[in-house]
Amino acid sequence: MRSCRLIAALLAGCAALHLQAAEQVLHYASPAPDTPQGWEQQALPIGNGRLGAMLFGQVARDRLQFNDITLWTGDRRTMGAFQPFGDVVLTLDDADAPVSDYRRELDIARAVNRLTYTQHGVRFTREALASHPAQVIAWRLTADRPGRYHGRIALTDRHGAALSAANNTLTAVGALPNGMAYASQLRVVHEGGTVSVDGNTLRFNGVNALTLILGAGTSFADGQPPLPRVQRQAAAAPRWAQLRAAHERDVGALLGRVTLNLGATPPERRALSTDARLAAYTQHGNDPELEALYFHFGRYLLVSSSRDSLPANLQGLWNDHLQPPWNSDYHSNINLQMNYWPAEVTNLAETARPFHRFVQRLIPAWRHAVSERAALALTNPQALPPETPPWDNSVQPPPETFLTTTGTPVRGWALRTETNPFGHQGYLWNMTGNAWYARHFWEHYAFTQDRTFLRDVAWPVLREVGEFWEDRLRTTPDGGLVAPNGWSPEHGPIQDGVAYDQQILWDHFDNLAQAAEVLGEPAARDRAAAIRDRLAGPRVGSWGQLLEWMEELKDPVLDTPRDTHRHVSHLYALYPGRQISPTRTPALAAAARTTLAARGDVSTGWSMAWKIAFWARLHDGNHAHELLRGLLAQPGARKAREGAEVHQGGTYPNLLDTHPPFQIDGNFGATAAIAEMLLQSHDGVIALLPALPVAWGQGSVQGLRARGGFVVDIAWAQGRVTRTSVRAVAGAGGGRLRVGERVIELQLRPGQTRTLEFPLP
Ligand code: FUC
Repeated sequence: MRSCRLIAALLAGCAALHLQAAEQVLHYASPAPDTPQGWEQQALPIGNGRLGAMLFGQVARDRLQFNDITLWTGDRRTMGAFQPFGDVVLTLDDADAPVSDYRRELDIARAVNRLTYTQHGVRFTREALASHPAQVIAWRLTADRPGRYHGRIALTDRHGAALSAANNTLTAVGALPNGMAYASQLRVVHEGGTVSVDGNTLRFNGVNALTLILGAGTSFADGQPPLPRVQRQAAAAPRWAQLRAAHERDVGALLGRVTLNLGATPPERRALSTDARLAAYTQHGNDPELEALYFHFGRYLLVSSSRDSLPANLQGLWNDHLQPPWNSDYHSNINLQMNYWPAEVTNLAETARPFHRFVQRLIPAWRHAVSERAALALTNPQALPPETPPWDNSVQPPPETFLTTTGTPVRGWALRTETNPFGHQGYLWNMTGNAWYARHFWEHYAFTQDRTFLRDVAWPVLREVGEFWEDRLRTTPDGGLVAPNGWSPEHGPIQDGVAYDQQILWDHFDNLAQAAEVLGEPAARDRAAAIRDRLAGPRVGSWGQLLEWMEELKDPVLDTPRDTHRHVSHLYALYPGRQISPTRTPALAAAARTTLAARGDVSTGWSMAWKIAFWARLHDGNHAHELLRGLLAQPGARKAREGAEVHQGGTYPNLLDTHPPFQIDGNFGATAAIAEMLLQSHDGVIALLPALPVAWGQGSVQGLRARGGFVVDIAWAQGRVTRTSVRAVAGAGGGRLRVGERVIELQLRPGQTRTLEFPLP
């Protein structure tokens, strides 16, 4: 620091470093209230992909509320819900006195939560992290004077576990009604002073520093009682300094792959705490560093909730409700998929693997659901339960039989809208959910070029979904193919040839054909391509819109410019699909634009995130940015059109997205969409800055991934690319760039980097 003050040349460097650090820290001048609303809107999340915690930063009585992503009620027959686990409750003696210099923060580059305050003239610090290498949550309390910690620590449980205290540990061991065993153990390491057992709590007196190591787990993965494993993890965690260093290396290796600079924020704005800054942004916009922080926060949340256990659910892995909204489950009609939109493009491909493994593990249950129903349709069709969509009980689709037109059972598996991790499924078949899930397997290959993954993992999934649809598709009189009895989530009639289904299937058979080509299966490739080309395609309606159902509906709202429904399912072909593009299919892209303009900008959190991506794919950076402003605003700040859906999402002070309520898909969707504004690679070229808004005139991004196995850096000024570096890190190399109207062949060999300065000579 001293050299910074002394040497003018270094001053600029230190300022730049400071600026970068400031971009990646959320900070607040007061604690999060310990209420359900405080949890949802102000507490700060940490997580290691399996264990997660929310921190409030209360001074005298604080609580670290924790989760294990596998702690679920329900089973194969009942839905259940993702459960809260318990709390570490810290009570400090004589700590109600006024505090000064209070600050709580979340450093999302290092994945460390920190609280600092001064009380009785002592500077106190608490740090919390969720370590992936050590598989524990650690909470460290220090002070700048010795012997200042006096108080009590308790471990709580939400499901009737047996609690015990011995030596320096607190233990909870229990089981849920579904038989899932779970255990948590808190080990307290103290420096100076004393720690003693007091009932089911630990008392500490005159301590200099405390390190609380929390292990927790369930029998979900291996069926074994978790206590021995949890004890081992709590006992084996290294000392704080090593634990923290290993943690920072671990998260840094993932989070540090991408840097983003969208321009500078006025300094007076940058100095504000994150909640005040969000309020200012809601009113005035003009805070590119906050937008970049929000992008990094999305990557932080993904790394924190998706490593090697279950995939991120509707709330990632953070939940404090026994009955969370929508069970905090795995929704298949967009939500789980949206969670994984940022995984590949923002260079976190390994975070997508829990999603793949979830699908692979549950396919047998989902296959069984189909064959069981087909068997019932053959033996006792009257017993097939009719299903009424929850949004309209006048819609009465015929009971699903899973039989082909010749009366034989279809092959493969299918999904309903709600799923739990045991194989149970909730309401309504979401028939093309299988193909949308399969797309995530293809995308992993497309970005990583990992042929072993394609052959051994992706191909069997893609192929079986293809078989399901080969058996299920119906031929129209003109020889086209349509998906029967489909829906457009979560609205309107159930019909054949719904645009959502047709577009997802076009995407599926196109991916299947490409996969077959890579794997040297020409017959499978030709078969998939032939089906793709016979699918009834997108159509334009009477007011220039993209049709949501096969024929334009005669309805006062549906299929009219008055429809503001949050699902824009018939634009799947624009994003995440690629059937519609302004360069290849300009007339359909224009219809998509008409539809999107009519749907309006204000909606639920995740819907606004999707719309950012749509506008990015339409190459309208300013409209995409306008949507980002709406999403990154305080909820309800934007006025919806008369008659619009009542839900109005946005962002809470802790930067979590709200539907409302809190639902994490909007964070992930928006992170992916920001990347999509800067780089697109779905069209056979790597397009640089395809949707740059005027607000981001100058900036740079490093480390984004493009399909074909490339890592891309871009710098720009006055809205134009000034420099780019493209590395062929995997796959066959090659590479074509699009910069504005210009297409440049890179001819990269595998492993090679090409750097271009613009304007080109
Ligand atoms: C879908 C959406 C809802 C909500 C739920 C979790 O059904 O239509 O808005 O996001 O998922």
